Amino acid sequence: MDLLIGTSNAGKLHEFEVMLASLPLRLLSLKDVGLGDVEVEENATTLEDNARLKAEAYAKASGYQTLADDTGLYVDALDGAPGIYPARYGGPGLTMAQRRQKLLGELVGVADEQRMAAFACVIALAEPGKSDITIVKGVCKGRIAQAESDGGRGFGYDPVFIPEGYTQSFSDIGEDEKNRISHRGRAAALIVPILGERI
Ligand code: ITT
Repeated sequence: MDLLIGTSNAGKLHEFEVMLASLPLRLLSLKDVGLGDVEVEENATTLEDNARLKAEAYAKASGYQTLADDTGLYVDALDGAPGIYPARYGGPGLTMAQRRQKLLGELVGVADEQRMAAFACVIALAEPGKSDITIVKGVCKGRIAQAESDGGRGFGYDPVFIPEGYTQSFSDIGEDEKNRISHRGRAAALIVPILGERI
């Protein structure tokens, strides 16, 4: 069975390739189906609706069953910011490194116990021409580090997010461990059996 991974984020695409490797699927990227330059406008107010928007739009444009995710990052001390749009945090035109620095800058002087945060990932699975969309969600609690780690692995906010029960960031604990406990890993664990039944 073919499955399009509807994301323009290379880090997410790689994680899905690893997480879905146990299934006999042919995974396609947006580039593979000629949609590499197509960004779906995310204008909804929930992760669920944004994930649905992406999965539906890419399924319609490609004709393939499509999986998409929307990810939020919520920091307690910042009243839940960055929230459902972490890719826009700090304003337009910033690099991810600048967005991470902005986040650390907002938390200067905040003690470890007050730096609680959580990642949430909603995965939507859409079939072209069908209106019912499968939605699953995974959450990973943790805290924002005092400084960026230089583990060099992962992507996005990984160098500044320390999952609960760990002393190192997602960048440092390594890909396999991240996938086992992360928001996306938990959501993927729910979608794998659903996909398995469709094969
Ligand atoms: P697509 O919409 O094309 O999938 P995106 O990067 O815009 O790609 P989101 O809208 O879900 O994805 O934005 C999520 C933001 O959070 C973005 O800046 C990511 O880099 C970051 N992010 C998502 N998952 C993450 C993870 O597992 N670890 C660290 N940062 C992550």
